[in-house]
Amino acid sequence: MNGQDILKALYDETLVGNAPRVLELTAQGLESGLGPDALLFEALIPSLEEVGARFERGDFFVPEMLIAGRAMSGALDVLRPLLADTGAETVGTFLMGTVKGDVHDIGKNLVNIMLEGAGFQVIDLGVQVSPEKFIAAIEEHKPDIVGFSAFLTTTMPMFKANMNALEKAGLRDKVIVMVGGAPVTQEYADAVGADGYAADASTAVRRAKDLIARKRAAAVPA
Ligand code: B1M
Repeated sequence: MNGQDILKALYDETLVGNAPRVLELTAQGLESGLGPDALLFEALIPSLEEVGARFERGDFFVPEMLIAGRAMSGALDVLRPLLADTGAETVGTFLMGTVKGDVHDIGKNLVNIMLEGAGFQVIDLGVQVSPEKFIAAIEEHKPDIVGFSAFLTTTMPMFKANMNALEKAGLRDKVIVMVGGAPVTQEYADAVGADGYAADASTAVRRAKDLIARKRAAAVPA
């Protein structure tokens, strides 16, 4: 199989959630010289987008989404060290979690991988993270940035609940807040009072670096 055949097969097998075959094709793609980013952006992510489109049309149901998601996660485990291994120095600490009520984590994990690759120390609180758990972790780890991920229109309001919890705990001006996830927009991020938003993982890295640089520059006395 040439590179294009491997990408096509990887797309198809992710779509039907054939996890063992997805792992084989990921390994085969790397051996054939395809980069981890090509496997990710030209096969795995487009395939999950198609899964979502089929779910919306009623052609796929939750089990199909679940097995496709698992197949993608298996491939991400293989790609993680390759995407993250850039030898960059630590540029800041990023505390990340998917908000309460939401179990989606593939997108969040991908952002984490890219952040690690760019030199961030990432503390991942996992999924279904309550405002109380975010607050306790911010107090413990004192991150530069806290990131809230939400993937459902019904869980996006947890951003505001988290912001209120930050205010109440007296932590709002001590930490930069970033938000993201499939249904989130810049307008929504502005409406909840977040400092930053990004639509995808690589933009999230650029935005995070930029926000930290600005905060550090503002802290330096003139
Ligand atoms: Co669900 N799901 N799901 N799902 N699922 C979506 C999100 C949906 C869009 C599908 C659809 O209808 N087209 C839809 C949400 C509709 C909406 O609210 N607008 C949906 C639904 C409805 C549901 C359930 C309610 C279904 C049901 O039970 N009836 C249910 C909810 C469960 C819950 O959370 N309480 C549910 C369940 C699931 C599974 C468990 C089966 C599985 C999750 C597996 C897992 O994550 N471990 C699943 C999956 C796989 C999907 C789709 C198909 C794929 C999500 C994904 O991984 N995308 C998804 C459809 C879709 O998105 N196309 C869908 C790939 C990923 C790389 O992209 O997640 O967007 P994304 O992440 C991006 C950016 O958002 C950004 O960077 C990432 C990388 O580029 N980003 C950030 C993410 N976090 C960021 C944080 C940042 C900055 C950027 O700063 C902090």
